[in-house]
Amino acid sequence: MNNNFLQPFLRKGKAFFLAYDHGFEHGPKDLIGKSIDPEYILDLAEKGEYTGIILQKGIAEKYYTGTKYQKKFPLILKLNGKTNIPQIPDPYSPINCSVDYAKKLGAKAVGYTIYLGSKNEERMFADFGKIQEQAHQLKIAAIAWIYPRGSAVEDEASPEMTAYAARVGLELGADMIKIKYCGSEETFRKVVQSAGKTKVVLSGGPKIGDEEILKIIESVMKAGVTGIAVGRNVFQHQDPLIMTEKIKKIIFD
Ligand code: FBP
Repeated sequence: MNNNFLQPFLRKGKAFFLAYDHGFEHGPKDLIGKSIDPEYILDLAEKGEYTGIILQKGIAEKYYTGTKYQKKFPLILKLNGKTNIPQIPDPYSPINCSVDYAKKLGAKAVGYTIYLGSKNEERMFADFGKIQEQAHQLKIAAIAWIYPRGSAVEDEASPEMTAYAARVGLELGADMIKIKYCGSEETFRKVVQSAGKTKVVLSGGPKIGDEEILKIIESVMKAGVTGIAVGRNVFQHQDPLIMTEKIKKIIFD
């Protein structure tokens, strides 16, 4: 089956997503300055010409669905989420929204986080298995965040673990995976190869220096990723729009 469910998210075959689920995952401490206001972020997504935005259900309902933004850029509705308050060595992120409801909110894709290597990984594989089938029946894309994490995982960012995560994404039928950097262009090329026909986007990570993040983005683009899903490195920047323009240039030029 060859689907085009990702088409709404691609420009010149590339993806540039603004991730904004940090208030849930990390708390409002991540949402520096104006970024506490979802309206500001949606406006940034419009001005910055992002090819998609990642939101949880509540923000989508109140700030995206039925607004001018819905016509400007497509939504990836995150179906699961957890806080960082309980210190759980083997995380599980419960579902808080159905694929059906995501579609009703106007989502053109759903997102789900899998913690590869967690003692709870089997529940997440089962959840994603159902989500992927429902999403495809409704003709929307299924995107998997695949983050190696858990008591059995020694190095969450090792090239081997990252390539393993990519392969699991392919085998689970994800249209796209959102995955963290593993150190170099060369190792990331292996990650992209492991993902096969499943498209790969880099997950931005915590805020680092401008040059450092731009170099990483350049190296993963060379390694063959489809694009970038960025959050903190943009909205925690002193000038999110300037940072957006710099990243956009690397992806699309
Ligand atoms: P960033 O670009 O800010 O890293 O956002 C990507 C993301 O996956 C978010 O969607 C999510 O809120 C966060 O990172 C989760 O990070 P972690 O689980 O590593 O704390």
